[in-house]
Amino acid sequence: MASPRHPVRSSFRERVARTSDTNAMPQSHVVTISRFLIDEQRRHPEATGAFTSLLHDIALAAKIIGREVNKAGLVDIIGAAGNENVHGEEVQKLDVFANQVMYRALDHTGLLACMASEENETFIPIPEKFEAGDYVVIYDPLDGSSNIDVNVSIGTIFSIHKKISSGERGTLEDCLQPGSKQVAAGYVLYGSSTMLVYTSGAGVHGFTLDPSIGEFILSHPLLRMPEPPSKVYSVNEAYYARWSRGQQRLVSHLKTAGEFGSRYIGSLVADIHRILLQGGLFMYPREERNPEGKLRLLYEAAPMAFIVEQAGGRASDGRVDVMSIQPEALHQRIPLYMGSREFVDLADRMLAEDE
Ligand code: FDP
Repeated sequence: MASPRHPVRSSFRERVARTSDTNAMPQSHVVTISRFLIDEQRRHPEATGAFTSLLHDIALAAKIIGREVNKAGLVDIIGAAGNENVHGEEVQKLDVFANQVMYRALDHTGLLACMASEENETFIPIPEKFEAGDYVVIYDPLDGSSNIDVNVSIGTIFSIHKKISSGERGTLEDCLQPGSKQVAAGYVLYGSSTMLVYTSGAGVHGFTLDPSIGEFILSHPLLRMPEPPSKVYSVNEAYYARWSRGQQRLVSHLKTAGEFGSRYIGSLVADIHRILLQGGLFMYPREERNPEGKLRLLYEAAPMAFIVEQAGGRASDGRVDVMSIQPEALHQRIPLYMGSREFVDLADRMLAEDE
């Protein structure tokens, strides 16, 4: 199951062994996400099960979205829905579908105070007819959507916060919390296989969907970024002329003195997934047409930053850690530098020359 690059730590081995003993079953190394989450919950006697249940619901939504993504080339689902999202980008049918699936998987659970989606302008209250709970889920239902109709990997990103406002139901304030307050974050990669990767602050765990049984199976327990990392950078270099001097110098340095290679998919989840497994540096800098950067703090940067940090990496906006940034608006954008710690540190140092 685990590759030599991601050795299984003893705690995980012990858990598998314990589970097998308890059930007096033959030793099995197949751990489904349900089994894993229940096992994790048992290790926290104070847990109510709400969090476990939320992750189950998100995993179910991921399977439904993944099923549609996989057949997108076969049915007439590809194509613009004829309107634009709040960022002025063309909304595609699969985005709309994924947004609805996430909403419907979560609205009636009684676990959420409110939600926010990258596809919705304002935060999403829980309908009065349903009970409200203590958690807040923020999601980007289908990230990298310009890759849908060319059959390239795309993803869903989510983060979970605890409600901080005092009323029974959630408010905007509950959504505008810094990344450091996330209780969990994850992504689903719809690639050559579908993977769900998440952290709740105790390491990063990856699960691969076995389509024959419809289950996410633990494939990457306690995932750590490799040391030393691959020397690979990931950036849309077509914007070079619109970058700051510091950013231009950084990329020139990586190419020459750093002897880096380059890989850019243009789908955040896929680019970061590769960097998690192999190491490297992802950059989406500020540039003349996007002076604040392009990627969204709440829907993209903060959840991915939590995962990367938990895997031993770092995420910065070129000045400060992404996790420390207090959001001021739901759809706030930031420049993003993410990946192996030493490379993100280097980016910060070279960008400081711009100041
Ligand atoms: P997309 O526009 O295809 O939805 O923020 C969305 C995103 O993709 C990211 O997934 C990706 O990293 C980035 O934008 C790609 O932007 P560029 O096309 O400007 O490189």
